[in-house]
Amino acid sequence: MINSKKVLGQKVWPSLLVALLSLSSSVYAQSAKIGGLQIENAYTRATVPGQQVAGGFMKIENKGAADQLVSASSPVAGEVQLHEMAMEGNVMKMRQLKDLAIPAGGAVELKPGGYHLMFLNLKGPLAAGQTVPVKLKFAKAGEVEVQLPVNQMGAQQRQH
Ligand SMILES: [Cu+2]
Repeated sequence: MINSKKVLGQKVWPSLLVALLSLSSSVYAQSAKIGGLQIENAYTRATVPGQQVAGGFMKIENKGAADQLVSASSPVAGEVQLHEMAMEGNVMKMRQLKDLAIPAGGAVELKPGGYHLMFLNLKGPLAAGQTVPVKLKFAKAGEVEVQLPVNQMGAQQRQH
């Protein structure tokens, strides 16, 4: 680890900046729009080196007809899956969904402890301050790209 000092030096400033920004708004997030769908508060979280997975979160509002989120992809991950976390007895479990229904005139929230995008086989660590592009594919509305800002680790407590 000859260049660990250099790496640390690069990471301090973005983290500090994010920490300062979080004084005014606890989660830095982005939005996008396609058809009747409005995507709000999209974000992901920083990972540590070697970490293979990360969660992606957002709120999807639907002012149009019923639709489904059918898939997602991102250049930072080998694969992006749709996941759900739910209690099974006393245990919090995660499972993969084929699609995620977005009801007409309704909203679905992807959040820690519930529905989320799961980035698998990360190609490198996600650093706070960085932005991750994610392409979402809806059955009817089609494809839209959303920029997910990377929030500091622990900006929201859970792992997912
Ligand atoms: Cu997951």
